[in-house]
Amino acid sequence: MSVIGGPSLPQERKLVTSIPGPKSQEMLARKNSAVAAGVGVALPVSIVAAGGGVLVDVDGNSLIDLGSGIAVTGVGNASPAVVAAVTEQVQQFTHTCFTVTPYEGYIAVAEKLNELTPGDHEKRTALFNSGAEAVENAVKIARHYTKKTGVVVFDHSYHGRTNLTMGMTAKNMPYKDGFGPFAPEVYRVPTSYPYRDGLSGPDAAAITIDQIEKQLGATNLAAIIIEPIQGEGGFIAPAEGFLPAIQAWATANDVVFILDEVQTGFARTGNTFAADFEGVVPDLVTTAKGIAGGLPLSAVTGRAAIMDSAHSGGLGGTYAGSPIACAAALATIETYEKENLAERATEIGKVITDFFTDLQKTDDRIGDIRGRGAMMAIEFVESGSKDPAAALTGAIAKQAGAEGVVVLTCGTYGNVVRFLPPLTISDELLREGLQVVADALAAN
Ligand code: PLZ
Repeated sequence: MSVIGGPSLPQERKLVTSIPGPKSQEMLARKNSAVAAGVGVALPVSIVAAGGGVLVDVDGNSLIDLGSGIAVTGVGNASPAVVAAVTEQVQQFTHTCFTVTPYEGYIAVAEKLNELTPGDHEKRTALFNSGAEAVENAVKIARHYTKKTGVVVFDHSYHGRTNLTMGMTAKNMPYKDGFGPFAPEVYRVPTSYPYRDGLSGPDAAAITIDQIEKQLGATNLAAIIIEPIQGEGGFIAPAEGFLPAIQAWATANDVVFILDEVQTGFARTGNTFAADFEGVVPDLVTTAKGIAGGLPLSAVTGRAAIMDSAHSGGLGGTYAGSPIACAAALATIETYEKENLAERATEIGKVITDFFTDLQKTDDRIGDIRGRGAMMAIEFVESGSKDPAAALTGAIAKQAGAEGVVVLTCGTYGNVVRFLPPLTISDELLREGLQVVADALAAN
């Protein structure tokens, strides 16, 4: 089967078999006997092409993509600019290892991130491969700079699957169960969860700060790290004023304030970074996912004095800042800017919000509609209560998948359906996808 990917793919939902189709099922059987069981899949269709707002599987089904490979393909899948940049780069050279013999692409990405990330202070950037690796390095740098060891993380947080970042992640199943022991000196404190705690941002921050002071005190604390909107934890956006209050406390106490913008970054929320909404300026920021149109790249960007604290040779990695990923990142970032995709994210957010606000009037199982831009979620609850409706949530995602719409779930209680469409999706396709989710809700 020859299918050309990218935005030239027909932008339609088209099912020619049941999902998963026979060829996907064959692939799943091969997967089960070749790939470790721990590597699960949300929807067992085998993809052969993707672009715009669709994923095409090996059986010829065209599915609506409301997940972007977990907030990665903001510029779309197989974006022409990314394909061209990567193609040109692989023809020049594929690898040298930047810390052996450097190249311009890495430096250009660092310059761009220094310019785009919140704050106009002098900055430095170091590049890595994955979000977890960026978080690990942000902690490493903060400890080196402060000569302190403690790290504060939050309820409902997600930071990755390596040993340190597993320990920093809140939820046990599936991320941590049986995989310990975890790295020491990680302390968990309450976050702001307006739907469930009903607190103002400053009030929630006062409770959090009290916990930090009681549990370890500023003298032992190297860094506080938080996602500006918690992703895997349920798209929890803290109440206004929470982030600025935590940041102010960190700054007053010589604690490095780190924002994990791995999921929220790069136009996804309707701003270049989610921190921009409240004018929060982190000391360090971690980025990945949407940075390079699907190629593996991540970064730590922050205050020059902190970033430059680590000695030469203290940071790096064989593939960190691969020339191919850097070429993709430069093309990706240019595409966000040229196509004004942050504005598009805001429009997408409005379509999703309006759609479910309407539905909520007649279905009180839609407990909360929240998020920003093209990072929106619905928290489902049992009718007449705020009890998490995890089984309903799973059933909705499953039915939507069977109907050709890829949606992801999340949340500490497993009761959140999240929407992370590519910013290149059409309104028509988006609405069709939402209607399939609404139909699945009505049927369950
Ligand atoms: N920080 C805020 O959202 C990755 C997890 C997918 P990596 N989230 C998706 C899964 O089930 O493995 C994430 C994140 C935030 C860090 C990470 C980690 O990024 O690129 O997956 O390592």
